[in-house]
Amino acid sequence: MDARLEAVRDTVLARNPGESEFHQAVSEVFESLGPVHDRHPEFLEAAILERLCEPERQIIFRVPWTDDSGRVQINRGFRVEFNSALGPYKGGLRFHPSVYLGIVKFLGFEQIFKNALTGMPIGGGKGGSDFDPRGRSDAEVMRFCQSFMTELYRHIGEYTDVPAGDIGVGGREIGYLFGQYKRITNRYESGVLTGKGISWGGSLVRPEATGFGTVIFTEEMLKTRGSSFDGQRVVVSGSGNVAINAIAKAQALGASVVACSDSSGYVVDEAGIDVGLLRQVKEVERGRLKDYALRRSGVSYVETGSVWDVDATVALPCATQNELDGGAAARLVRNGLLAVGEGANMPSTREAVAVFQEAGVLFGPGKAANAGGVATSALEMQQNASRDSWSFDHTEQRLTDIMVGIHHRCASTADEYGDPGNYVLGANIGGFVKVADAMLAQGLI
Ligand code: NDP
Ligand code: 2IT
Repeated sequence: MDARLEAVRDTVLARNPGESEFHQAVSEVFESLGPVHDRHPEFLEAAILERLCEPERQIIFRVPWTDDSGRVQINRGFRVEFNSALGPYKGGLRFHPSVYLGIVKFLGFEQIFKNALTGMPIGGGKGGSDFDPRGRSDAEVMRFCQSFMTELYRHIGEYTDVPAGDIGVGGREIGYLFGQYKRITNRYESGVLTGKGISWGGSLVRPEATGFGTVIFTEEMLKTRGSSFDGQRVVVSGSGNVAINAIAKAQALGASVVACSDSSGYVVDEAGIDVGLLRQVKEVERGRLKDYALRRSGVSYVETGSVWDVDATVALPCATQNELDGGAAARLVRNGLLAVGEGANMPSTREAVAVFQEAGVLFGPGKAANAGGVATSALEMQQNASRDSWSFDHTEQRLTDIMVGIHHRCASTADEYGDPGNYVLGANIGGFVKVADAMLAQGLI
Protein backbone atom coordinates (compact mmCIF):
# COMPACT_ATOMS: atom_id res chain seq x y z
CA MET A 1 0.00 0.00 0.00
CA ASP A 2 1.06 3.58 -0.77
CA ALA A 3 2.97 5.08 2.23
CA ARG A 4 0.67 8.16 2.49
CA LEU A 5 -2.39 5.93 2.61
CA GLU A 6 -0.73 3.55 5.03
CA ALA A 7 -0.17 6.39 7.50
CA VAL A 8 -3.84 7.41 7.32
CA ARG A 9 -4.93 3.77 7.59
CA ASP A 10 -2.78 3.22 10.69
CA THR A 11 -4.32 6.25 12.37
CA VAL A 12 -7.83 4.99 11.58
CA LEU A 13 -7.01 1.57 13.03
CA ALA A 14 -5.48 3.07 16.18
CA ARG A 15 -8.47 5.38 16.72
CA ASN A 16 -10.95 2.50 16.46
CA PRO A 17 -9.44 -0.28 18.59
CA GLY A 18 -11.01 -3.73 18.71
CA GLU A 19 -13.19 -3.26 15.62
CA SER A 20 -11.63 -5.95 13.44
CA GLU A 21 -14.35 -6.04 10.76
CA PHE A 22 -14.17 -2.26 10.36
CA HIS A 23 -10.37 -2.48 10.09
CA GLN A 24 -10.72 -5.15 7.40
CA ALA A 25 -13.19 -3.12 5.33
CA VAL A 26 -11.10 0.06 5.59
CA SER A 27 -7.84 -1.71 4.71
CA GLU A 28 -9.37 -3.36 1.66
CA VAL A 29 -10.61 -0.03 0.28
CA PHE A 30 -7.32 1.76 1.02
CA GLU A 31 -5.37 -0.92 -0.87
CA SER A 32 -7.18 0.10 -4.05
CA LEU A 33 -6.78 3.85 -3.74
CA GLY A 34 -3.07 4.53 -4.40
CA PRO A 35 -3.52 5.31 -8.12
CA VAL A 36 -6.44 7.66 -7.38
CA HIS A 37 -4.33 9.80 -5.10
CA ASP A 38 -1.57 10.02 -7.69
CA ARG A 39 -4.12 11.56 -10.06
CA HIS A 40 -6.06 13.55 -7.45
CA PRO A 41 -3.69 15.05 -4.85
CA GLU A 42 -6.55 17.42 -3.90
CA PHE A 43 -8.30 14.49 -2.17
CA LEU A 44 -5.31 14.03 0.15
CA GLU A 45 -5.01 17.75 0.82
CA ALA A 46 -8.66 17.98 1.81
CA ALA A 47 -8.25 14.93 4.10
CA ILE A 48 -11.11 13.18 2.32
CA LEU A 49 -10.02 9.75 3.55
CA GLU A 50 -9.68 10.82 7.18
CA ARG A 51 -13.17 12.36 6.99
CA LEU A 52 -14.66 9.33 5.21
CA CYS A 53 -13.46 6.99 7.95
CA GLU A 54 -14.99 9.09 10.73
CA PRO A 55 -18.78 8.61 10.76
CA GLU A 56 -20.76 11.83 10.69
CA ARG A 57 -22.77 10.61 13.69
CA GLN A 58 -22.91 7.42 15.80
CA ILE A 59 -25.90 6.62 17.96
CA ILE A 60 -25.85 3.87 20.61
CA PHE A 61 -28.89 3.32 22.77
CA ARG A 62 -30.56 1.07 25.34
CA VAL A 63 -33.44 -1.11 24.13
CA PRO A 64 -35.51 -2.40 27.08
CA TRP A 65 -38.38 -4.83 26.45
CA THR A 66 -40.23 -7.64 28.22
CA ASP A 67 -40.25 -11.25 27.01
CA ASP A 68 -43.30 -13.50 27.00
CA SER A 69 -42.63 -14.65 30.55
CA GLY A 70 -42.65 -11.04 31.77
CA ARG A 71 -38.87 -10.83 32.30
CA VAL A 72 -37.11 -7.58 31.48
CA GLN A 73 -34.56 -7.86 28.65
CA ILE A 74 -32.00 -5.24 27.70
CA ASN A 75 -30.35 -5.01 24.30
CA ARG A 76 -28.10 -2.46 22.67
CA GLY A 77 -29.23 -0.51 19.60
CA PHE A 78 -26.98 1.17 17.02
CA ARG A 79 -27.29 3.54 14.10
CA VAL A 80 -24.12 4.80 12.45
CA GLU A 81 -24.86 7.69 10.08
CA PHE A 82 -21.66 7.45 8.09
CA ASN A 83 -21.76 9.75 5.10
CA SER A 84 -24.41 12.02 3.58
CA ALA A 85 -22.44 13.51 0.66
CA LEU A 86 -24.73 11.93 -1.96
CA GLY A 87 -28.06 11.80 -0.13
CA PRO A 88 -29.77 10.83 3.11
CA TYR A 89 -28.02 8.07 5.07
CA LYS A 90 -29.27 4.75 3.67
CA GLY A 91 -28.65 1.22 4.81
CA GLY A 92 -30.13 -1.71 6.65
CA LEU A 93 -30.66 -2.77 10.25
CA ARG A 94 -29.17 -6.09 11.41
CA PHE A 95 -30.59 -8.00 14.39
CA HIS A 96 -28.11 -10.71 15.35
CA PRO A 97 -26.37 -11.58 18.65
CA SER A 98 -22.95 -10.87 17.08
CA VAL A 99 -23.77 -7.20 16.37
CA TYR A 100 -21.46 -4.64 17.99
CA LEU A 101 -20.07 -1.28 16.90
CA GLY A 102 -17.28 -2.80 14.73
CA ILE A 103 -19.78 -4.76 12.61
CA VAL A 104 -22.15 -1.81 12.22
CA LYS A 105 -19.21 0.41 11.17
CA PHE A 106 -17.86 -2.08 8.64
CA LEU A 107 -21.32 -2.39 7.11
CA GLY A 108 -21.87 1.38 7.12
CA PHE A 109 -18.46 2.02 5.56
CA GLU A 110 -19.10 -0.49 2.75
CA GLN A 111 -22.53 1.02 2.23
CA ILE A 112 -21.06 4.45 1.33
CA PHE A 113 -19.28 3.05 -1.74
CA LYS A 114 -22.02 0.58 -2.64
CA ASN A 115 -24.65 3.28 -2.64
CA ALA A 116 -22.43 5.57 -4.72
CA LEU A 117 -22.01 2.79 -7.30
CA THR A 118 -25.77 2.46 -7.76
CA GLY A 119 -25.88 6.00 -9.18
CA MET A 120 -28.84 6.77 -6.89
CA PRO A 121 -28.94 9.79 -4.53
CA ILE A 122 -28.26 7.92 -1.28
CA GLY A 123 -25.59 8.33 1.41
CA GLY A 124 -24.32 5.52 3.64
CA GLY A 125 -25.42 4.28 7.05
CA LYS A 126 -26.16 1.07 8.95
CA GLY A 127 -27.66 0.02 12.25
CA GLY A 128 -28.98 -2.84 14.26
CA SER A 129 -28.93 -4.59 17.57
CA ASP A 130 -27.46 -7.57 19.40
CA PHE A 131 -31.07 -8.81 19.79
CA ASP A 132 -31.42 -12.45 18.69
CA PRO A 133 -34.78 -12.99 16.97
CA ARG A 134 -34.21 -16.77 16.77
CA GLY A 135 -36.80 -18.62 18.89
CA ARG A 136 -38.66 -15.41 19.81
CA SER A 137 -42.43 -15.17 19.33
CA ASP A 138 -44.04 -12.59 17.04
CA ALA A 139 -45.20 -10.71 20.15
CA GLU A 140 -41.64 -10.55 21.52
CA VAL A 141 -40.26 -9.37 18.17
CA MET A 142 -42.98 -6.69 18.06
CA ARG A 143 -42.23 -5.42 21.56
CA PHE A 144 -38.52 -5.33 20.76
CA CYS A 145 -39.11 -3.43 17.49
CA GLN A 146 -41.42 -0.94 19.20
CA SER A 147 -38.84 -0.24 21.89
CA PHE A 148 -36.04 0.04 19.29
CA MET A 149 -38.04 2.57 17.26
CA THR A 150 -39.02 4.55 20.37
CA GLU A 151 -35.41 5.78 20.41
CA LEU A 152 -34.54 5.54 16.70
CA TYR A 153 -37.47 7.62 15.44
CA ARG A 154 -35.85 10.93 16.48
CA HIS A 155 -32.79 10.26 14.31
CA ILE A 156 -34.41 9.13 11.03
CA GLY A 157 -36.67 10.59 8.32
CA GLU A 158 -37.28 10.65 4.59
CA TYR A 159 -34.66 13.40 4.10
CA THR A 160 -32.35 12.35 6.94
CA ASP A 161 -31.79 8.63 7.30
CA VAL A 162 -33.76 5.76 5.76
CA PRO A 163 -33.20 2.30 7.32
CA ALA A 164 -34.21 -1.05 5.79
CA GLY A 165 -33.61 -4.76 6.49
CA ASP A 166 -30.49 -6.90 6.76
CA ILE A 167 -29.80 -10.15 8.66
CA GLY A 168 -32.69 -10.84 11.06
CA VAL A 169 -34.75 -7.91 9.76
CA GLY A 170 -37.32 -8.65 7.04
CA GLY A 171 -40.88 -7.67 6.20
CA ARG A 172 -42.26 -8.56 9.65
CA GLU A 173 -39.77 -6.38 11.51
CA ILE A 174 -40.07 -3.46 9.06
CA GLY A 175 -43.84 -3.59 9.65
CA TYR A 176 -43.53 -3.31 13.42
CA LEU A 177 -40.88 -0.58 13.10
CA PHE A 178 -42.98 1.44 10.63
CA GLY A 179 -46.11 1.12 12.78
CA GLN A 180 -44.32 2.49 15.82
CA TYR A 181 -42.72 5.35 13.83
CA LYS A 182 -46.16 6.34 12.50
CA ARG A 183 -47.69 6.17 15.95
CA ILE A 184 -45.01 8.29 17.64
CA THR A 185 -44.72 10.95 14.92
CA ASN A 186 -48.36 10.98 13.74
CA ARG A 187 -47.01 11.06 10.17
CA TYR A 188 -47.60 8.57 7.36
CA GLU A 189 -44.07 9.15 6.12
CA SER A 190 -43.71 6.22 3.72
CA GLY A 191 -40.17 7.17 2.72
CA VAL A 192 -38.73 6.74 6.21
CA LEU A 193 -38.13 2.99 5.84
CA THR A 194 -37.79 0.66 2.85
CA GLY A 195 -38.68 -3.00 2.53
CA LYS A 196 -42.29 -2.24 3.46
CA GLY A 197 -45.25 -4.47 2.53
CA ILE A 198 -46.75 -3.92 -0.92
CA SER A 199 -50.12 -2.64 0.33
CA TRP A 200 -48.59 0.02 2.60
CA GLY A 201 -45.87 1.67 0.52
CA GLY A 202 -43.48 -1.12 -0.38
CA SER A 203 -42.05 -1.81 -3.82
CA LEU A 204 -42.50 -4.93 -5.91
CA VAL A 205 -39.14 -6.68 -6.47
CA ARG A 206 -37.57 -5.29 -3.25
CA PRO A 207 -37.80 -8.71 -1.53
CA GLU A 208 -36.10 -10.38 -4.50
CA ALA A 209 -33.74 -7.55 -5.40
CA THR A 210 -30.50 -8.42 -3.59
CA GLY A 211 -30.40 -12.05 -4.69
CA PHE A 212 -31.62 -11.27 -8.22
CA GLY A 213 -29.12 -8.42 -8.51
CA THR A 214 -26.22 -10.60 -7.38
CA VAL A 215 -27.01 -13.12 -10.11
CA ILE A 216 -27.45 -10.39 -12.75
CA PHE A 217 -24.05 -8.90 -11.82
CA THR A 218 -22.42 -12.35 -11.90
CA GLU A 219 -24.02 -13.10 -15.28
CA GLU A 220 -22.44 -9.87 -16.61
CA MET A 221 -19.04 -11.04 -15.34
CA LEU A 222 -19.52 -14.46 -16.97
CA LYS A 223 -20.42 -12.78 -20.28
CA THR A 224 -16.97 -11.16 -20.39
CA ARG A 225 -15.59 -14.71 -20.77
CA GLY A 226 -18.22 -15.75 -23.31
CA SER A 227 -20.09 -17.72 -20.64
CA SER A 228 -23.37 -17.50 -18.69
CA PHE A 229 -25.26 -19.16 -15.82
CA ASP A 230 -26.75 -21.68 -18.21
CA GLY A 231 -25.42 -25.12 -17.26
CA GLN A 232 -23.32 -23.91 -14.30
CA ARG A 233 -23.12 -25.87 -11.06
CA VAL A 234 -23.79 -23.34 -8.32
CA VAL A 235 -23.31 -23.42 -4.54
CA VAL A 236 -24.97 -20.74 -2.41
CA SER A 237 -24.32 -20.14 1.30
CA GLY A 238 -27.12 -19.03 3.59
CA SER A 239 -30.83 -19.72 3.17
CA GLY A 240 -32.28 -16.33 4.04
CA ASN A 241 -33.63 -13.51 1.90
CA VAL A 242 -30.56 -13.02 -0.29
CA ALA A 243 -29.73 -16.72 -0.71
CA ILE A 244 -33.25 -17.86 -1.63
CA ASN A 245 -33.69 -15.22 -4.30
CA ALA A 246 -30.19 -15.80 -5.69
CA ILE A 247 -31.05 -19.51 -6.01
CA ALA A 248 -34.33 -18.70 -7.76
CA LYS A 249 -32.68 -16.36 -10.28
CA ALA A 250 -29.69 -18.61 -10.99
CA GLN A 251 -32.03 -21.51 -11.71
CA ALA A 252 -34.23 -19.30 -13.91
CA LEU A 253 -31.08 -18.62 -15.97
CA GLY A 254 -30.45 -22.33 -16.43
CA ALA A 255 -28.03 -23.13 -13.60
CA SER A 256 -28.31 -26.02 -11.18
CA VAL A 257 -27.97 -24.87 -7.55
CA VAL A 258 -26.89 -27.98 -5.65
CA ALA A 259 -26.27 -26.73 -2.11
CA CYS A 260 -27.16 -24.04 0.43
CA SER A 261 -26.69 -23.61 4.18
CA ASP A 262 -27.67 -22.04 7.49
CA SER A 263 -25.55 -21.58 10.60
CA SER A 264 -26.28 -25.18 11.72
CA GLY A 265 -25.37 -27.07 8.52
CA TYR A 266 -25.88 -27.41 4.79
CA VAL A 267 -27.92 -29.43 2.32
CA VAL A 268 -26.71 -31.07 -0.88
CA ASP A 269 -29.50 -31.59 -3.40
CA GLU A 270 -28.00 -32.87 -6.64
CA ALA A 271 -31.37 -32.59 -8.41
CA GLY A 272 -31.29 -28.83 -7.82
CA ILE A 273 -32.72 -26.96 -4.82
CA ASP A 274 -36.55 -26.88 -4.82
CA VAL A 275 -37.09 -23.14 -4.26
CA GLY A 276 -40.80 -23.56 -3.56
CA LEU A 277 -40.10 -25.97 -0.71
CA LEU A 278 -37.23 -23.83 0.57
CA ARG A 279 -39.48 -20.74 0.69
CA GLN A 280 -42.17 -22.76 2.48
CA VAL A 281 -39.73 -24.00 5.14
CA LYS A 282 -37.78 -20.78 5.66
CA GLU A 283 -40.17 -17.92 4.85
CA VAL A 284 -43.58 -19.33 5.75
CA GLU A 285 -42.76 -21.71 8.60
CA ARG A 286 -39.58 -19.91 9.80
CA GLY A 287 -38.03 -23.37 10.11
CA ARG A 288 -34.45 -24.61 9.79
CA LEU A 289 -32.72 -25.95 6.70
CA LYS A 290 -32.68 -29.40 8.30
CA ASP A 291 -36.49 -29.43 7.83
CA TYR A 292 -35.97 -29.03 4.06
CA ALA A 293 -33.82 -32.16 3.98
CA LEU A 294 -36.38 -34.10 6.02
CA ARG A 295 -39.12 -33.27 3.50
CA ARG A 296 -37.34 -34.10 0.24
CA SER A 297 -35.82 -37.39 -0.88
CA GLY A 298 -32.31 -37.64 -2.23
CA VAL A 299 -31.09 -34.70 -0.14
CA SER A 300 -28.25 -34.98 2.34
CA TYR A 301 -27.94 -32.70 5.36
CA VAL A 302 -24.42 -32.15 6.69
CA GLU A 303 -23.72 -30.67 10.12
CA THR A 304 -19.93 -30.69 10.03
CA GLY A 305 -17.59 -28.85 7.69
CA SER A 306 -18.71 -26.09 5.37
CA VAL A 307 -20.95 -25.66 2.34
CA TRP A 308 -17.75 -24.65 0.52
CA ASP A 309 -16.68 -28.32 0.65
CA VAL A 310 -19.17 -28.84 -2.20
CA ASP A 311 -17.65 -28.35 -5.68
CA ALA A 312 -19.06 -25.58 -7.85
CA THR A 313 -18.30 -23.65 -11.01
CA VAL A 314 -20.03 -20.56 -9.54
CA ALA A 315 -20.05 -19.69 -5.82
CA LEU A 316 -22.53 -17.20 -4.38
CA PRO A 317 -21.76 -16.51 -0.70
CA CYS A 318 -25.01 -15.04 0.70
CA ALA A 319 -24.79 -15.60 4.49
CA THR A 320 -22.43 -13.36 6.45
CA GLN A 321 -18.97 -11.77 6.75
CA ASN A 322 -15.80 -13.90 6.65
CA GLU A 323 -17.63 -17.15 5.96
CA LEU A 324 -15.34 -18.18 3.07
CA ASP A 325 -11.65 -18.42 3.98
CA GLY A 326 -8.41 -18.93 2.06
CA GLY A 327 -8.49 -22.72 2.45
CA ALA A 328 -12.04 -22.96 1.11
CA ALA A 329 -11.14 -20.63 -1.76
CA ALA A 330 -8.12 -22.75 -2.73
CA ARG A 331 -10.23 -25.93 -2.68
CA LEU A 332 -12.93 -24.36 -4.86
CA VAL A 333 -10.32 -23.09 -7.32
CA ARG A 334 -8.67 -26.53 -7.54
CA ASN A 335 -12.04 -28.04 -8.40
CA GLY A 336 -12.95 -25.80 -11.31
CA LEU A 337 -14.42 -22.57 -9.92
CA LEU A 338 -15.04 -19.88 -12.59
CA ALA A 339 -16.79 -17.07 -10.71
CA VAL A 340 -17.77 -15.71 -7.29
CA GLY A 341 -20.59 -13.18 -6.75
CA GLU A 342 -20.82 -11.89 -3.19
CA GLY A 343 -24.48 -11.60 -2.16
CA ALA A 344 -23.44 -11.05 1.45
CA ASN A 345 -21.31 -8.17 2.74
CA MET A 346 -17.59 -9.11 2.93
CA PRO A 347 -18.20 -12.90 3.02
CA SER A 348 -14.74 -13.70 1.60
CA THR A 349 -11.74 -13.18 3.86
CA ARG A 350 -8.86 -11.15 2.44
CA GLU A 351 -6.91 -14.39 1.93
CA ALA A 352 -9.81 -15.86 -0.04
CA VAL A 353 -10.03 -12.78 -2.27
CA ALA A 354 -6.29 -13.03 -2.97
CA VAL A 355 -6.64 -16.72 -3.91
CA PHE A 356 -9.51 -15.97 -6.32
CA GLN A 357 -7.71 -13.07 -7.94
CA GLU A 358 -4.41 -14.90 -8.32
CA ALA A 359 -6.24 -17.82 -9.95
CA GLY A 360 -7.99 -15.51 -12.42
CA VAL A 361 -11.45 -16.37 -11.06
CA LEU A 362 -14.08 -13.71 -11.82
CA PHE A 363 -14.68 -12.06 -8.43
CA GLY A 364 -17.56 -9.64 -7.82
CA PRO A 365 -17.18 -7.96 -4.41
CA GLY A 366 -20.28 -7.41 -2.29
CA LYS A 367 -20.33 -3.65 -2.58
CA ALA A 368 -20.95 -4.09 -6.31
CA ALA A 369 -22.61 -7.49 -6.60
CA ASN A 370 -25.18 -7.09 -3.81
CA ALA A 371 -26.07 -3.44 -4.52
CA GLY A 372 -29.39 -4.43 -6.11
CA GLY A 373 -31.10 -4.49 -2.72
CA VAL A 374 -30.29 -0.94 -1.75
CA ALA A 375 -30.81 0.25 -5.33
CA THR A 376 -34.35 -1.13 -5.26
CA SER A 377 -34.81 0.53 -1.87
CA ALA A 378 -34.00 3.79 -3.66
CA LEU A 379 -36.64 2.87 -6.26
CA GLU A 380 -39.08 2.32 -3.38
CA MET A 381 -38.21 5.84 -2.12
CA GLN A 382 -38.91 7.22 -5.61
CA GLN A 383 -42.32 5.55 -5.67
CA ASN A 384 -43.09 6.86 -2.19
CA ALA A 385 -42.08 10.40 -3.13
CA SER A 386 -44.34 10.36 -6.18
CA ARG A 387 -47.13 8.40 -4.42
CA ASP A 388 -46.97 5.89 -7.24
CA SER A 389 -46.40 2.16 -7.51
CA TRP A 390 -44.74 0.44 -10.41
CA SER A 391 -45.36 -3.00 -11.95
CA PHE A 392 -43.10 -5.96 -11.23
CA ASP A 393 -41.75 -6.01 -14.79
CA HIS A 394 -40.96 -2.31 -14.85
CA THR A 395 -39.20 -2.46 -11.49
CA GLU A 396 -37.25 -5.58 -12.40
CA GLN A 397 -36.12 -3.92 -15.64
CA ARG A 398 -34.89 -0.92 -13.62
CA LEU A 399 -32.99 -3.29 -11.31
CA THR A 400 -31.44 -5.10 -14.29
CA ASP A 401 -30.36 -1.82 -15.88
CA ILE A 402 -28.81 -0.67 -12.59
CA MET A 403 -26.85 -3.92 -12.12
CA VAL A 404 -25.61 -3.87 -15.72
CA GLY A 405 -24.61 -0.24 -15.12
CA ILE A 406 -22.70 -1.10 -11.92
CA HIS A 407 -20.89 -3.90 -13.73
CA HIS A 408 -19.96 -1.51 -16.52
CA ARG A 409 -18.75 1.15 -14.04
CA CYS A 410 -16.56 -1.34 -12.18
CA ALA A 411 -15.14 -2.87 -15.37
CA SER A 412 -14.44 0.45 -17.08
CA THR A 413 -12.84 1.91 -13.93
CA ALA A 414 -10.58 -1.16 -13.65
CA ASP A 415 -9.61 -0.67 -17.32
CA GLU A 416 -8.99 3.04 -16.80
CA TYR A 417 -6.68 2.34 -13.86
CA GLY A 418 -4.74 -0.33 -15.76
CA ASP A 419 -6.02 -3.51 -14.10
CA PRO A 420 -8.69 -5.00 -16.40
CA GLY A 421 -11.03 -7.51 -14.78
CA ASN A 422 -10.20 -6.38 -11.23
CA TYR A 423 -13.71 -5.70 -9.93
CA VAL A 424 -12.42 -5.00 -6.41
CA LEU A 425 -10.33 -2.12 -7.70
CA GLY A 426 -13.12 -0.94 -10.02
CA ALA A 427 -15.76 -0.93 -7.27
CA ASN A 428 -13.57 0.76 -4.68
CA ILE A 429 -12.27 3.48 -7.00
CA GLY A 430 -15.60 3.96 -8.79
CA GLY A 431 -17.48 4.43 -5.51
CA PHE A 432 -14.77 6.48 -3.82
CA VAL A 433 -14.24 9.06 -6.58
CA LYS A 434 -17.95 9.86 -6.70
CA VAL A 435 -18.19 10.43 -2.96
CA ALA A 436 -14.85 12.30 -2.78
CA ASP A 437 -15.89 14.72 -5.54
CA ALA A 438 -19.15 15.50 -3.73
CA MET A 439 -17.34 15.99 -0.41
CA LEU A 440 -14.85 18.38 -2.01
CA ALA A 441 -17.67 20.40 -3.58
CA GLN A 442 -19.55 20.66 -0.28
CA GLY A 443 -16.65 22.17 1.69
CA LEU A 444 -15.12 21.21 5.01
CA ILE A 445 -18.01 19.58 6.86
P1 NDP B 1 -31.36 -13.30 6.54
O1 NDP B 1 -31.47 -13.04 7.98
O2 NDP B 1 -32.57 -13.39 5.71
O3 NDP B 1 -30.53 -14.65 6.28
C1 NDP B 1 -29.25 -14.80 6.78
C2 NDP B 1 -28.76 -16.18 6.41
O4 NDP B 1 -27.37 -16.29 6.71
C3 NDP B 1 -29.42 -17.29 7.22
O5 NDP B 1 -29.48 -18.47 6.45
C4 NDP B 1 -28.46 -17.45 8.38
O6 NDP B 1 -28.53 -18.71 9.02
C5 NDP B 1 -27.12 -17.26 7.71
N1 NDP B 1 -26.15 -16.77 8.69
C6 NDP B 1 -26.22 -15.61 9.40
N2 NDP B 1 -25.18 -15.51 10.24
C7 NDP B 1 -24.45 -16.62 10.05
C8 NDP B 1 -23.26 -17.09 10.63
N3 NDP B 1 -22.59 -16.40 11.57
N4 NDP B 1 -22.79 -18.29 10.17
C9 NDP B 1 -23.45 -18.99 9.21
N5 NDP B 1 -24.60 -18.58 8.63
C10 NDP B 1 -25.08 -17.42 9.05
O7 NDP B 1 -30.36 -12.18 5.99
P2 NDP B 1 -30.14 -11.67 4.49
O8 NDP B 1 -30.32 -12.80 3.55
O9 NDP B 1 -30.92 -10.44 4.32
O10 NDP B 1 -28.60 -11.24 4.54
C11 NDP B 1 -27.55 -12.12 4.16
C12 NDP B 1 -26.32 -11.31 3.80
O11 NDP B 1 -26.63 -10.43 2.71
C13 NDP B 1 -25.77 -10.40 4.90
O12 NDP B 1 -24.36 -10.33 4.77
C14 NDP B 1 -26.36 -9.05 4.57
O13 NDP B 1 -25.58 -7.98 5.10
C15 NDP B 1 -26.28 -9.09 3.06
N6 NDP B 1 -27.15 -8.17 2.33
C16 NDP B 1 -28.49 -8.17 2.55
C17 NDP B 1 -29.30 -7.31 1.82
C18 NDP B 1 -30.78 -7.32 1.93
O14 NDP B 1 -31.43 -6.60 1.16
N7 NDP B 1 -31.38 -8.11 2.82
C19 NDP B 1 -28.72 -6.36 0.86
C20 NDP B 1 -27.30 -6.49 0.66
C21 NDP B 1 -26.57 -7.36 1.39
P3 NDP B 1 -29.21 -18.86 10.47
O15 NDP B 1 -30.68 -18.74 10.22
O16 NDP B 1 -28.77 -20.20 10.96
O17 NDP B 1 -28.67 -17.73 11.32
O1 2IT C 1 -26.39 -4.28 2.86
C1 2IT C 1 -27.33 -3.73 2.26
O2 2IT C 1 -27.15 -3.10 1.20
C2 2IT C 1 -28.68 -3.85 2.80
N1 2IT C 1 -28.86 -4.51 3.81
C3 2IT C 1 -29.83 -3.15 2.14
C4 2IT C 1 -29.91 -1.71 2.55
C5 2IT C 1 -31.13 -0.95 2.09
O3 2IT C 1 -31.23 0.21 2.53
O4 2IT C 1 -31.95 -1.46 1.34
